[in-house]
Amino acid sequence: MQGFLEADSVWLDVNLTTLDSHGHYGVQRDMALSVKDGVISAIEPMQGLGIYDLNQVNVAGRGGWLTPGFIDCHTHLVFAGNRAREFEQRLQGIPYETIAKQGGGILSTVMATRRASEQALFDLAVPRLRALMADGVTTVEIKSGYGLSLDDELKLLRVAKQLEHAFPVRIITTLLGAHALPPEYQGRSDDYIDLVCQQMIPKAVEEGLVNAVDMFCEGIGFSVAQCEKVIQAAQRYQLPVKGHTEQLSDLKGSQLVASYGGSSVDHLEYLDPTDLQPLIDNQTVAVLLPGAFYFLRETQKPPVQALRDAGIPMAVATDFNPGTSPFASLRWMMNMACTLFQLTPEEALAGVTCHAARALNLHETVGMLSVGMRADMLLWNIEHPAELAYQQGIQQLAQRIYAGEVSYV
Ligand code: DI6
Ligand code: FE
Repeated sequence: MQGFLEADSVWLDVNLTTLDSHGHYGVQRDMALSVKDGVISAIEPMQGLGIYDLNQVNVAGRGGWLTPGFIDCHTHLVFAGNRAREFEQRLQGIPYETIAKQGGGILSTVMATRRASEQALFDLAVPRLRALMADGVTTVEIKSGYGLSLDDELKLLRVAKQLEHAFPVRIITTLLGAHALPPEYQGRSDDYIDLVCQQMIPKAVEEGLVNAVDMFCEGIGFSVAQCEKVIQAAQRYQLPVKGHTEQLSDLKGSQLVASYGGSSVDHLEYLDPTDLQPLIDNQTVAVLLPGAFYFLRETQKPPVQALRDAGIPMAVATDFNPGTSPFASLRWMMNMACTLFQLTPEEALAGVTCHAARALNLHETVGMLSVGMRADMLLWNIEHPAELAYQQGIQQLAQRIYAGEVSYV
């Protein structure tokens, strides 16, 4: 109890949605929570505080609902250009894969991104990041993947790291060198994979720019055998791996990534529900990206019921990118995860907190409210946490709290 009097700040008369490792809301009403040195130092019922003189404490907030800060565990936030023209083409019936094979798609963003300076890329990323933060995001994963040369991939990772210095947000960087084959490697995809393994990964590690390694295992991306080489290279540097797998077809990339202990497999529309054992065995998180499903007008849904039955944690993320998910709102993704994939609002909230934390190997630090966890928190004007996946476009976030500091409203 003394913890309250020694705290840097306290929140009083709050209802907590603590989340737990099973993804339950964990509602605790009429509570008080204190923060010391950026970490949650005590959580107590209000009743028990009656004997203390609360004039002595710094009350940062009173009333409302506290949840963990939101974690967007899959974005491609740093790029130049836009693909509005491609959107028009797709609406006229030209498939995403056809546009990609003709040199459009990802490669058109690569061309614009290669031309852009670090400063220009930073400036373009700022409003995207601000939009996520306004929605309650306190941790963002950012992938490279629009550079596809050593220098350009490092440039993107550097910009991602700079964003963390400029804003009250935690950034996790992921090298996605194996996103698409750049034109100068046409017909030499194995040579390009060698570049990823022998130069991009070591150099990104050397410069302290990378937290994880990702790959696009797909007909228009890279084969299972090529992805396996990338995984092995990442593991030589103790980097966690994840994969864009089974987004457009069933190549069994999820099994590959999970069997190497991958922290997440992402997209999964074409994942065969009988292929889940490696995910279960390795506690690999299934990251659902309903924005890309919606924007590609995909009809094949990820096997949500099978994932649920198997007890595989499901995260939800924006996949923010110019081609398949130009949506910088994680709350919209929570809503879409419910309406398009039949997640419950409770699963959607767990998907952007505790399970998203696990997808980034941060589950011991963020994603839940408990003593010892970092005080990344959101204070909401709501009557129940189910509202977070329900109502959209209304400002309900009263405080965004990053490491115990109210940072953005
Ligand atoms: N799958 C996606 O949905 C994004 N990358 C990937 O591997 C799309 C990237 C883009 O179209 O620019
Ligand atoms: Fe993606």
